[in-house]
Amino acid sequence: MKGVFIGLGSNLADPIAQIESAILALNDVDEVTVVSRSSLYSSPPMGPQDQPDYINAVVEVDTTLFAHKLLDALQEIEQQQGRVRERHWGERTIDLDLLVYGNNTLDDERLNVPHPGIAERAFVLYPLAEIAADLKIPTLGNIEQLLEACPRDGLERME
Ligand code: ROI
Repeated sequence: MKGVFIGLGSNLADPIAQIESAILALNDVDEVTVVSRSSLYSSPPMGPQDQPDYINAVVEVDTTLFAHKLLDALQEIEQQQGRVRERHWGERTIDLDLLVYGNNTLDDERLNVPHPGIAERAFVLYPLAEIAADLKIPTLGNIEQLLEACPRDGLERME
């Protein structure tokens, strides 16, 4: 199944290398193929301001894994890359979020998909739109309309 999108973010321990290595690790998971990736973006932190800027990206994967198995794989990659999370909405080595799982909606104690933060987060929305300009997100609507309503908030696409 295509149309599965994962957001990546890092602001510790060489964030660009963290993102690149997480994308490689994701593509190495059985039954997961990265079919598309956005550019890298830099963005000021959402949350406490006394932390470094983030590097963000979004990838699309083709996968036969059910959403919860995919989440297990994402969490395993976070652990392998030594994820530390020091405070709520604080700095982190790597964050992998399941943003969209095709046309499915999921809501349980582990997963809320589509990710409820998508519409308010420029650092998710703009990279997502770069690789899926025509995406229609279940419950949230057309990405084009979401973009119009979401200021860039200092987000910059990197060369
Ligand atoms: N802020 C930015 N800019 N990018 C992120 O990936 C990010 N991730 C988070 C919080 C702490 C909400 N802030 C962020 O989890």
